[in-house]
Amino acid sequence: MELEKVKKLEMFCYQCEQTAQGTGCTRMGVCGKNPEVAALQDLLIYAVKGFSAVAERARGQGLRDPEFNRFTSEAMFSTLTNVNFDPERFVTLIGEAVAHREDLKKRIEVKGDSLKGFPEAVNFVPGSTKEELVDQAGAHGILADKGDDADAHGLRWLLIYGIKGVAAYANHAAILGQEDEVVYAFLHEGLAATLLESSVDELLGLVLKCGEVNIRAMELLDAGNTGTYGHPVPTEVSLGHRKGKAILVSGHDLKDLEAILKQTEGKGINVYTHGEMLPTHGYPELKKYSHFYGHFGSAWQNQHREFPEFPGAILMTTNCIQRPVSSYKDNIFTTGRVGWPGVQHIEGEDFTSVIEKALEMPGFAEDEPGKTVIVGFARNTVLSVADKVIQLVKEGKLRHFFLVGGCDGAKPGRSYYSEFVEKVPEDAVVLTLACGKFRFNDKELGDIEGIPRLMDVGQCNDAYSAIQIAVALANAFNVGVNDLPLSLVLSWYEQKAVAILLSLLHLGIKNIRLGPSLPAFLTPDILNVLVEKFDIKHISTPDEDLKAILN
Ligand code: SF4
Ligand code: SF3
Repeated sequence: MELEKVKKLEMFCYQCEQTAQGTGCTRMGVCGKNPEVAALQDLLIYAVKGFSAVAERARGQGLRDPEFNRFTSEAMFSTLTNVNFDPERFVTLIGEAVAHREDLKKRIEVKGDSLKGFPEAVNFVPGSTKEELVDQAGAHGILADKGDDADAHGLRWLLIYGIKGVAAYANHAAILGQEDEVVYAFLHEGLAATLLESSVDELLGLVLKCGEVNIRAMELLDAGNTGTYGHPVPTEVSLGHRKGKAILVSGHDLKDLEAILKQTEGKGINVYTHGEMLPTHGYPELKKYSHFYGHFGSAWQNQHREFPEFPGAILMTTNCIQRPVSSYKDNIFTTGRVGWPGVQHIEGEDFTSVIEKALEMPGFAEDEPGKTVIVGFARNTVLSVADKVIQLVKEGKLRHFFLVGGCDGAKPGRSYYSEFVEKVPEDAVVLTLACGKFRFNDKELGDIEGIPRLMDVGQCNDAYSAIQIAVALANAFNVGVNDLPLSLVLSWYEQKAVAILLSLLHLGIKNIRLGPSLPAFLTPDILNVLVEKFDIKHISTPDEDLKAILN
């Protein structure tokens, strides 16, 4: 698209599954992202690309800076769908990206490297006001670098979205003390590469490398989670509540949850999980707190219906936040990368204001035990019964494994996943993970000789665990993962899911069924490549897909 036409669009974003009309949000994000925030996110990405080009050169000269590495993951994570909607935070991040870049430039110029021939992003000078920054963004948004090659453009943005996912995992892992230079080196390499004219083949190589590096980032996060909190164990979680004051913790960050649990000890407050925090009940070092009681609500898109019903304080530790409505705007807080203008943001881990708010609020008036669900079927638990599973497969009693996992969202087409799980035959097992599970995780599917037919592996952040289960089963049967009686039926929404998909492609995993719709940033030609190389399929109907898989 010509730059003048691009400038006339109020915004353009097509990074997530709910993008308007399946093509792009151009007036206002379906997620609630307004044109101002979209512009500032575009400009931040441009600034981080310029910084990355310099950081890559600096790394080549042996110059490494842990602070700048972390900054890269934090900045990219901030632009992931449903993380940060606060324009002021992006103004700060843009300034930091440019300041870090200039700092690095000085340090490498000292070594005689003049950065001649580098893309102009390495010299980008930001405006001094928010309005000037928004104005500058018009020349650096998603459509501004479209050029003539639509496939290369789509791949560049696939790479950037995959990098956002890697950045999110790397940031989660770093918070728990797990970092690897290899991951940061790729963030810089990949982002710097998007400033250059690259061929479709070069870009395909980079997106698969993104998937490879993402496995390392997820491995670090797995080490951080299990090293700090132990391996999850099967745990029954109440969907009801206890009489008394209450705090609800949402998002994916275990360290924030631990801090809340520690800081509320002995204060008469019960702590509940929301959304992707559900699996945290299975971690020994978290479940030991007696006031860590149960789970409230379902997936992220139901916040407007569910949060007004919660009679306590709510803390969003990561995505997915929706625009808070007036009925709970005063009792919701953000921390870490999350932000919403006008919502109290907590830097660091002092949650005093959350606790004070919970003590002011009424809390639950009565005990209500409610239904329960079971969590804790991460790799350690599942692989501890691997012998039994293998025996059942050999005896023909367990015919097939389905991994039905991924994000939830508001689209009606997502009922496919609950219907699919309901229709899975009785001699098959369903593994699940991420927030899409809330459509079916309370279904009672029973067991096959003691092996549960529905097992919750964890958050989207635990995709590494699911991959390890598949690899271990393949090793036990002495076959490749593609030869296992295993089918992946995935739902995507945001960019961590994009990174996971790239990891599965890097591992050569075929026949993935993906929905509810396909990414808008993939051109028909690129989709054809994925179909030809990896047999990726768009979901059809549960009946048709089950028939095709089981035949
Ligand atoms: Fe639209 Fe998704 Fe971008 Fe939000 S993140 S503006 S919903 S494409
Ligand atoms: Fe969900 Fe936002 Fe992706 Fe963690 S909470 S899976 S969408």
